Amino acid sequence: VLIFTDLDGTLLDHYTYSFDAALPTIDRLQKMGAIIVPNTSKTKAEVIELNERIGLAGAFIIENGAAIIIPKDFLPEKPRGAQWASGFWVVSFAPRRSHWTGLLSKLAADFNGEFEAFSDMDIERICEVTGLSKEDASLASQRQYGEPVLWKSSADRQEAFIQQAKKYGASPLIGGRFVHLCGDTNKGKALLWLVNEYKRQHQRISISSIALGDGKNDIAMLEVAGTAVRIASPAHEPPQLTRETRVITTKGYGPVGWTEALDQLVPPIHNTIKEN
Ligand code: 2M8
Ligand code: MG
Ligand code: MG
Repeated sequence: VLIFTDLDGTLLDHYTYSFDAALPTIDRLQKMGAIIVPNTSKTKAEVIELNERIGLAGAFIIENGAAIIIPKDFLPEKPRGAQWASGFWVVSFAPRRSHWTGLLSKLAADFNGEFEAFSDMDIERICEVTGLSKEDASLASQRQYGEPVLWKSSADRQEAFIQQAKKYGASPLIGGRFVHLCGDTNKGKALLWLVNEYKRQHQRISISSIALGDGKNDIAMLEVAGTAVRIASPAHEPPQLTRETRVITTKGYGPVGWTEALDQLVPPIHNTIKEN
């Protein structure tokens, strides 16, 4: 099984970014052969660092589906359309960040003072609005594809901003804290790409997938996965889905809900697990 997981507010606590509550389940799932694929708005630099801390070593999806990063031994062959860059295969689907920061200067004319762009924040300011440490904020600032925008005005104005950005060719996505200006990419398209490539290279007819997420930017992946898990959030409503089957909504927040759902969906098989 391929388990696609959002990070902020899902595997990581919305406020503290702790994943401790999920560690025993992560360990158990990996020993059973499940593959955990982070599918996040975070940057490549952030996920590389987090993977090391969590103990993940497989493929991951960054910046809301903008690119898939694949370690050399994750798949038998070179992934279709991949470029080799700093130790990974990279499959990218989106224009570079400069495209969106350029667009923001146009939007600033109509929405003057109503938003703050990530690229205009220094590290201290990123820490202040996200609660990240300085080290992690600096990894978050290394964006390659999209541009997060902190909305400071009303919800109606935010909707007007999104509509205007769409006219300029963006496909904005709403994360836990930011509106992400990005191209026509999302976590669902990236999930399907990786599932298909995995099936093709392993000559499998089907492979089961589970997606877990807490935010609106997770809707696309939650709609297309074999099973969808809506993770409860202390900060906002769970994402609204159109599908009605194979959907779970957790009681617990973040990593507590993550564990609750996966212990139910992929229960421990006591008699076949080998103790190391
Ligand atoms: C941003 O992403 C989250 C995802 O939900 C958001 O929109 O609130 C990104 O800047 C990411 O790189 C960063 O780590 C995160 C920190 O909260 O915020
Ligand atoms: Mg999230
Ligand atoms: Mg996210």
